[in-house]
Amino acid sequence: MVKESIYNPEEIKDKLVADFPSKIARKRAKAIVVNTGTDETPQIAANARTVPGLITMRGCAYAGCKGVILGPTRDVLSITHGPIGCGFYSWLTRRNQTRPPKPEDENFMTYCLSTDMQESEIVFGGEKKLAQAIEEAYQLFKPKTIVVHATCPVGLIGDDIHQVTRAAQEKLGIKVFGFSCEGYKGVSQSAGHHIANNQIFKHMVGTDNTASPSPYRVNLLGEYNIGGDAFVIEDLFARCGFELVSTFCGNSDHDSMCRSHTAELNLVMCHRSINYMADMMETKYGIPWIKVNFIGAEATAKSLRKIARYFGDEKLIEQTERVIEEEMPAVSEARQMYQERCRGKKVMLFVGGSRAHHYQELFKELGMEVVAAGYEFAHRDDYEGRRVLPSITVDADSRNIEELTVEKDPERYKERVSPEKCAELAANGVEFKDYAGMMPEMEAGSLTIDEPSHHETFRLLELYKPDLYCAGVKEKYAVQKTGIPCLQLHSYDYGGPFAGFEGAINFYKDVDRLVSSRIWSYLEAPWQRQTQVKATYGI
Ligand code: CFM
Repeated sequence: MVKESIYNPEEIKDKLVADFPSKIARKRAKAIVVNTGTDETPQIAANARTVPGLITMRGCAYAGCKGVILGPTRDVLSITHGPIGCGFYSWLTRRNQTRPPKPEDENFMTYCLSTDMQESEIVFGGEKKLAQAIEEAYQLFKPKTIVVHATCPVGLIGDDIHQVTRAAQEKLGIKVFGFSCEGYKGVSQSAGHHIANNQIFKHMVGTDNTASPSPYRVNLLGEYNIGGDAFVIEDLFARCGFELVSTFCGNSDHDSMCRSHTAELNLVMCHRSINYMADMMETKYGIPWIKVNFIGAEATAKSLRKIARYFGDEKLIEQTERVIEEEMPAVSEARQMYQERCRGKKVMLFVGGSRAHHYQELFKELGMEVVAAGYEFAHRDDYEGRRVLPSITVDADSRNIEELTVEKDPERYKERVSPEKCAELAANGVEFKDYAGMMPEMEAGSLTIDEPSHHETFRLLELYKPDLYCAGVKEKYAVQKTGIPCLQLHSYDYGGPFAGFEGAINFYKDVDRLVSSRIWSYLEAPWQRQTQVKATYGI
């Protein structure tokens, strides 16, 4: 049992930073806040540079662009311009799945194309090699679109990838464009998301005006089909009667993204990675967006209802209710069974830029207590809600990333909802362009921690001794060596899907397996031994 005094969150906060030099301790203290359990959330320091010397969970801008946003689109051919390591380590490392409609349809996701820059290119320039690589890739695969991702050395030596891609486009007659997503472009992979959003918006969105005849056309933004989540959501949409035009970017394909501006509503799942696209599509085409969440059975039902209510068609609303009714009994049965063993167990989750919020829904459904949560690279609006957007100051790191000037499309802009309708829907729980953030939904006294270092992670484990820790593969085995199970919420280990109703059941099962296993009690944490804790973790 954990001693009561250990749960004083202010005290824990002090303990987390106590061993840092004072300047670092001050900086880290701003990134650790105690939740109030109300809408009055304290300010958190986020999207700031990692303190040199602290072991971070973060990735780079290239990873955010190539791996995250472009990764799951099966028929856009990606070439990494850079040394082979960047390409290799971004090759199939994310469990974003895809399902081409026919077996013979294009799927380039299993390939890893790189210009394999050598010393001679670093010294004399790599543009020629890039032009050759694009041509070779074209000859091999004849894709509709080739995209080029810049890595750190490309920016450092000044290769102009945009010039090379323009020339290739002219020569080959297909779409070729590049992303200036050099790893150092921002403080984390979040910069790469923004860069990717911009270029996809410029080069793909709105290039094909073919619209489906269904009046209930939606795009799903920020769903990446990890472990098959998008398959579950696609199935639910089809059963409810919503027509999915495009997903950015999970089980996605080039053509649907080009037609995405024909949708009537954008649904934002991962706010962090794709809010730029939602805002730009609204400005240019008039497509409103709402925040949805398909993680958690209750959250899924709520999101489906919101979509049906937006369109307002009685039959659609009825059909949506029917689908929820069909799904809920199995969920309730499973929940009851697993709650018995999971209720009251303590969990902490530190994941990316949106999952640390979404997955709290599932833990609530299991009756588990979230004692601490945080993100690797989120911004203040993901924590505190979009209401803080005007007060976020632009610094040297964010100024680095291009902000596109977007205007109303003179022909294709269409107002989807009148201001009166907008107010009416808002009164019914369908709020546009709004995300309240993670912190207001957390319990009073729980901690929110932005970008925890390894040192803080181990202090947290030692102080709270949670029953479950959720993070990624970089943390997993280090955490498990302390005798605490770790569930990977980036990749779902080998499991999933975790979205929708069936995903919730899968999740309950996996969590129960982890927290109810006795195997963890046989492991000894370093602090349970009397020797050398300080030397092991630098405490
Ligand atoms: Fe969005 Fe993601 Fe996430 Fe993300 Fe990611 Fe991911 Fe993630 Mo890993 S786009 S912010 S950059 S929900 S890869 S599918 S799991 S860190 S919380």
